[in-house]
Amino acid sequence: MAVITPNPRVRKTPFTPGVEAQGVKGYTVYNHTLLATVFESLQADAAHLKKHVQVWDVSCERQVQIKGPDALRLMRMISPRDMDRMQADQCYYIPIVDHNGGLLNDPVAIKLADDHYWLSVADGDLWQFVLGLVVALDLDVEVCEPDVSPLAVQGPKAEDLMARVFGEEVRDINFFRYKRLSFEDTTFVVARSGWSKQGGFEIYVEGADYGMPLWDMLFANGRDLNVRAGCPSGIERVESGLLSFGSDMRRENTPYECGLARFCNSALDYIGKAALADQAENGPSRQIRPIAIEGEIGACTQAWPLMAGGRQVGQVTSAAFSPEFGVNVAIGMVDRSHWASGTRIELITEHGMRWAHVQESFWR
Ligand code: THG
Repeated sequence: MAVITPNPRVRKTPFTPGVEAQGVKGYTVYNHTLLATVFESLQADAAHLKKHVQVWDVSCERQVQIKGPDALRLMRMISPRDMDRMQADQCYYIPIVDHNGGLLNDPVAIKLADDHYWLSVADGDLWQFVLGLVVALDLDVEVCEPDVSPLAVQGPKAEDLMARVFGEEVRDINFFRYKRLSFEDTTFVVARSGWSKQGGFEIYVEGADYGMPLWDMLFANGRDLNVRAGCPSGIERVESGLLSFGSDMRRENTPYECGLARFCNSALDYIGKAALADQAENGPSRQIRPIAIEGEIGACTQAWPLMAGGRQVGQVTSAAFSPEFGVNVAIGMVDRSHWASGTRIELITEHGMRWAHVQESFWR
């Protein structure tokens, strides 16, 4: 494929000079913003992530700010997840659905105060849905996209690097909790979270001017930890079963189909709850499954059909060879008739038929 032509619609980030200086080899566009996809190679980047520490420019995870007296009322309406016990230092992964139960996004919600939340959104203009509700229901909340650029620090040595830059307090941050920690003359939300299962943190950098000073500080302090620039790993995240909205799931899917039932525990009458009642009770008729694929495969750049007896029984939407597990790991949506672990299904790729095997669980 040719290059992505830059223009003002495709936003750069406060860290783009650092990403470029570290030799980024590929970008995608996510929330109208550049997101790196590869530095050395997909396999080398994944191996490094599992051994050392990486700094990821994930500014493309934009924040939808919900602030004002009706903030909790609005959050209860748009969230299938029970918001009432959420603490003011907590992050929640929340699927968001439309009135038919179709997925609109799967943000990480951050509670900053009783009347103040951020939704750290996946690819899609979720703010338009939120603003539509605010206008239609005349809610007293402000909806905007603040100047916040998340920077992820991921990998087994992430905690040591973060402690050097933000102090020993980072070690006391529990999973999906955050602390406000000092940097220069300001403070940032620092959460233990991130789109890998190698451990790590996300720093919500408020104010673009702090971007490169923080980036440089992390690299200056991480030399002996072998710190590198990185990006979400297409290998590691499939091994880990982290789903990508827009690729693995979209508006034609429900959270139940995506295996996200544990995040749908609200007893309130949220938008889409009635439409999801049947799946909440009886389960979905297709579901996301971990899949191993035999033979050589290329990158999955469009859904690959899963076929049985000349009939489509699902599709694979993410796949990569895993050097760690010695197999092609993949994520697919599979009909109930074929989703049992051990089932062998024909997978149609542009390079020919490959045997796909439904797995019991993701690789980590
Ligand atoms: N961090 C932040 N914003 C984001 C992402 C992120 N926005 C876009 C995208 N990623 C949202 N998608 C996910 C998907 C999975 C997780 C986080 C964001 C995740 N899931 C864990 C799991 O499934 O094991 C834990 C979920 C939980 O227990 O609450 O971390 O990465 N800021």
